[in-house]
Amino acid sequence: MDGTLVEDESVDGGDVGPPGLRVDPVGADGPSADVPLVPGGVIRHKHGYMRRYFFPMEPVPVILTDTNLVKPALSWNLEYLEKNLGDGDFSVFYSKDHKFKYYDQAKYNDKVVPDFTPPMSQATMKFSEFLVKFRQWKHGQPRMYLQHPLNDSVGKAIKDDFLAFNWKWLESVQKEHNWGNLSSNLIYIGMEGNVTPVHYDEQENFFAQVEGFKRCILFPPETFECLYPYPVFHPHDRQSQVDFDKPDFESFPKARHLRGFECVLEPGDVLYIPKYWWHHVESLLGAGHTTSINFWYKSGPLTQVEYPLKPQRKVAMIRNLEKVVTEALGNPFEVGPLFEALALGRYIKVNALSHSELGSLNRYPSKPNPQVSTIE
Ligand SMILES: O=C(O)CCC(=O)C(=O)O
Repeated sequence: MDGTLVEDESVDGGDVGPPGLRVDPVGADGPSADVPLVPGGVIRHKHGYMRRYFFPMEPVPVILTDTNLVKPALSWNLEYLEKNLGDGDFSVFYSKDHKFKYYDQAKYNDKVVPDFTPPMSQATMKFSEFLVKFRQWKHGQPRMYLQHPLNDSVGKAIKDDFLAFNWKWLESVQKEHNWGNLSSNLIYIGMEGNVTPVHYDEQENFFAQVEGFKRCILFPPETFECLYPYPVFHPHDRQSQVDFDKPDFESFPKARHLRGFECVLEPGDVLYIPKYWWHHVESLLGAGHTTSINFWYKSGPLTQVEYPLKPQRKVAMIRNLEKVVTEALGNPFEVGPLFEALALGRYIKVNALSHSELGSLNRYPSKPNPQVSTIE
């Protein structure tokens, strides 16, 4: 694919408006009336518009264009899916704005995270019902995003297409890199402008674009400290606390150092998203709905540890430490103070941190001490 972006042709979307508020065309290069008012403005791309963020970008060096991984799915337009996807139940997320920030229901514990409000709601429906709502959707209504594993409930034509994916190529990559088993294939059907905010997964991912255009912004695992992930016990575990639309640099000062790697995927393109790599995924504005399929692979067995440790191994280590300490303390609010006592003045110079960074080390200084017996 040609990932060339039209540089410096930003169009100021003006102030943040109520969801769904539209702008009138703002000149020949401006967004059409179909593009809603966007905080920070938009950047023109040959297929649509992309949101403008506060950090610089470089192109992703490799996008796989010749894998034929999901070639049979390139005919999966909505009409085809309507006919052939079967009468199973599908998970559909609703969000009041463009962001679909994942949360783990199993970690939703109102004693531990009392002020947590799920940012989106989830419904289960037949595909035909989803399509009626999807097609009738109007600006200002909650946005929709279907995200569901491809499973046995699909009809014969989809099953045949699925079996004709390029499994041979996948298996060769899996073998070569000693990956574990394929864990799932999610199908994503979303509205133009939908955003999956920046997060990382603990699995290898081949992300295949089927219909429409998706912008993916990647950050390497060593960006961990600039993206301030939520604690592991939090429902937003693996998600960044930095809101790309309204970054709070006071609380998250290192976010100023972010530098993304971006690409726009077209139908047939495949992006490899290695485990622990942060990714933000955005359906281009003004470019129609999008359909994608991912291929999540578990890690293979641990082979020899190489030093210096790779950044992804350090992230895995941080997660394990956090889990062990949280479990041992029985109270997540004690985790910050414990690590602070361990490191500050001993491994970290106190005067090397600014006042606001010191404050953010101990995120829960004044919270009560809920009796939490087990943390998942
Ligand atoms: O396509 C999307 O919106 C999100 C995809 C994603 O985050 C993933 O496959 O890991």
